[in-house]
Amino acid sequence: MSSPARWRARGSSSSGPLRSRSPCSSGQGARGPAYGSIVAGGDNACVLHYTANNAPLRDGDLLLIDAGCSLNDYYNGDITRTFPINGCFSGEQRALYELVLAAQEAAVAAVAPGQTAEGVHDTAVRVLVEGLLELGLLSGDADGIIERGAYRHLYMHRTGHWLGLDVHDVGAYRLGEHHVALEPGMVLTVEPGLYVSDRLPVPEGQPAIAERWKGIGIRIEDDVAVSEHGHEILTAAALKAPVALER
Ligand SMILES: [Mn+2]
Repeated sequence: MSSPARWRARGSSSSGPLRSRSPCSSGQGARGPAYGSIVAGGDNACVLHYTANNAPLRDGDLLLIDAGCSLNDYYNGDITRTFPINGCFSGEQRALYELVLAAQEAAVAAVAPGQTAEGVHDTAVRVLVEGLLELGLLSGDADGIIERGAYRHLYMHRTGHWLGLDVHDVGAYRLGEHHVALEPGMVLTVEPGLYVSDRLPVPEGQPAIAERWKGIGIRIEDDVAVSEHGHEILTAAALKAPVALER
C-alpha cells in the first residue's frame, strides 16, 4: 500500500487540491501521504472510505479529515479530526462530538501493557452506548445493546488497528481464543466514531433517528504508542477539544 511508485501513480491521476498541496509532499521528512486522504463534509463522512473528496462543503456541516504521512523512514501516521465548517457546532453536532471525544479519551486512557485491542474497543463502545442512551438515539439497557450489537447502525467499525510500516500494520489481534496483550513499543490507532445516516437499518427495538441528527459523521483518531507503564499519544499536537475547533 505504501510504495512510492503507487503514490506517484495516484497523484498523477488525481486532481484533488488537498492531495497536491498536502504538507506530506513538501519534503519535510515525509515521502507522501500514507493512504488516500478522506475529506468528507456532512453526510459523506458517514461513508467510511469516502475518497471522492470533490463534494462542495456546506455551511452548517461538519468536515471529517482522515489523513496521514508516510515518513522517509517508512513509518506511517493515521490521524482523523472532525470540525465544524463554519466554525461553530450545532447543538446536535456538539452533543455527538463530545460523546465521541469522551469515548476516544477513555479508550486512549485504557492503552497500557497487558490491555488488549479488544479491551480498548470495548471501552469506547461502552461510553458511546451509554451516551447514545442518554441522547435517546438508543433505548434499552447498555449491556443488552452491547451484547446484541444493537448500536452498529451508528458505530460499525473497530476502534483501532496496528500502525507502523503499513497503515494497517501486520500482526494478529487474537490467537485462537486469546486476545493479544499490548506490550511496550506497540503502536495502535484509537479512532471511535459515530455516523448518523439512513444507510443502515435501525435494529428492531431501537428508536427511529430524528432528522435533526442525520448527516453527522464524526471520527477522532490518534496514534498511540504503548509505553512501559501506560501510553504516549504520538498525535497530541493535533488539537481535538471543541473549543480548539471553534472560532
Ligand atoms: Mn486508522
